[in-house]
Amino acid sequence: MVIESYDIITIKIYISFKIYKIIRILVDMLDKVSICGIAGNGGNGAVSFHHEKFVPLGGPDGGDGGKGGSIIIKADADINNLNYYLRRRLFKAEKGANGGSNKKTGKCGEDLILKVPVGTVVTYQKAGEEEESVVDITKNGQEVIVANGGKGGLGNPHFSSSTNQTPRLAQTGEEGEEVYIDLEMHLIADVGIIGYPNAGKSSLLASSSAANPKIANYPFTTLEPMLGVVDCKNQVFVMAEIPGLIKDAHVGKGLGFDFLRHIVRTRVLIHLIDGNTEDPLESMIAVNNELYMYDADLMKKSQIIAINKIDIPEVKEREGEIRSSFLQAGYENVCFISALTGEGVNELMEKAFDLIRESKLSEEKPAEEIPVLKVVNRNTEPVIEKDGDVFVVTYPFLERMIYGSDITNPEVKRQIISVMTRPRITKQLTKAGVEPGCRVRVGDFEWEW
Ligand SMILES: Nc1nc2c(ncn2[C@@H]2O[C@H](COP(=O)(O)OP(=O)(O)OP(=O)(O)O)[C@@H](O)[C@H]2O)c(=O)[nH]1
Ligand SMILES: [Mg+2]
Repeated sequence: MVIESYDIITIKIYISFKIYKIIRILVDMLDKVSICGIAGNGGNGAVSFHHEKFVPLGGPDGGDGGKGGSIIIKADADINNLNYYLRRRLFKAEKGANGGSNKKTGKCGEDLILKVPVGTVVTYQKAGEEEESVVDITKNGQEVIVANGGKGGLGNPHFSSSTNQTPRLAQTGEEGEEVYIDLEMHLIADVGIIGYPNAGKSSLLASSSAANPKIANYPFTTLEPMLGVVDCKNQVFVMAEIPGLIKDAHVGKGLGFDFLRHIVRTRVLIHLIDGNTEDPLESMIAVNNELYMYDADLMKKSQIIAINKIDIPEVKEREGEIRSSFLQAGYENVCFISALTGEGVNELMEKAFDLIRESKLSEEKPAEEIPVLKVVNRNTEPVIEKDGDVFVVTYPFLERMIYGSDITNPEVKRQIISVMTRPRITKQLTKAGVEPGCRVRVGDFEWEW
């Protein structure tokens, strides 16, 4: 049997396509994980009194508990996958230490920092909350607090007053928040090929990598971003075709809107323009305008302008004219290539590779501003509900005081009631219909009003 040379080429293409598909499947498997985080509880406040020789009436000196550690998700440019989270799913931050005597505040628990690749979308929902938050992590060093550590409980000095010089009350630390987190890596490519439909983006991807996107002579052939791995200067980089960009893509026209966000995640752009269109400069400006309208920062990305289809004689003839129109508009470096014949493609890839390297080097500086998002204040107002004849007060400040104090001690009971009858709480209870003689309950503590 004679094997024709085109058979060998077909087999080679088939094998590279299969390898590419396997890589895609593996990448897809690892680009989404669900984990759970529990922030550290706050330390308990202490009940303690100053003891000193010849000082008979030392005042309260119980220290406050330390704050529990929070759970923070942080982007790290040195990480490029989520594999770490496949091995472990539950993450707990450190507890705050309890307060001590002599007003010694407990040590704060350390925050737990979970590192993720730049380009991770973090979706998280705190236990007991309906609302889900979504944060797109796009910058190296960017942080998001997904679960706050509990506040430390107050020590007994906070409960002293003119009528109570020996407070035996203290609070337990607040519980750390529990959170369910989905981490999803979105497409990150070193290079994004942008340009009007039919410019030849898929052809360029196919001619410079093993990817096998559909190529056809009509717009919107490619319906979702395609990836390819480019071998260049003995190294590799990932290149993506970003499809569907047309005028008004930024307001949802065409397919481009969904894909504009992928452009944020590329380091370098190759702006590919069909040299066979009437006005290549205008088509480039139209696409750039969409990027600008979507996110003005996209214009800061390095862009290589490449005029495609130079193999077509009419385009070759217009090379000088096209070059000078770009020059007049301030674009000096314009490449002319043919994705079909491969002319100029290697040089274009080398240029892209150099820009990726430059961009990586400049990123080694720490991010200028590191936005820390979402710090929740959990100081809620008292909620009063009726359970049969009993008025139940839900107010973490008081509940933590009850759990942090010895309620079996009659003196402590008396002191708790005196805190409960402070004007602010009394006002709320009266508003809820509490009258003398009614039963009131906070946590495990119930008494007659
Ligand atoms: N002559 C010539 N034709 C090309 C070249 N590059 C692409 N084409 C042709 O242009 C047409 C569109 O090419 P594609 O690669 O599918 O273009 P695209 O930008 O990916 O298009 P969409 O995915 O539809 O947005 C196809 O018929 C290609 O064969 C080139 O360098 N020279
Ligand atoms: Mg295409």
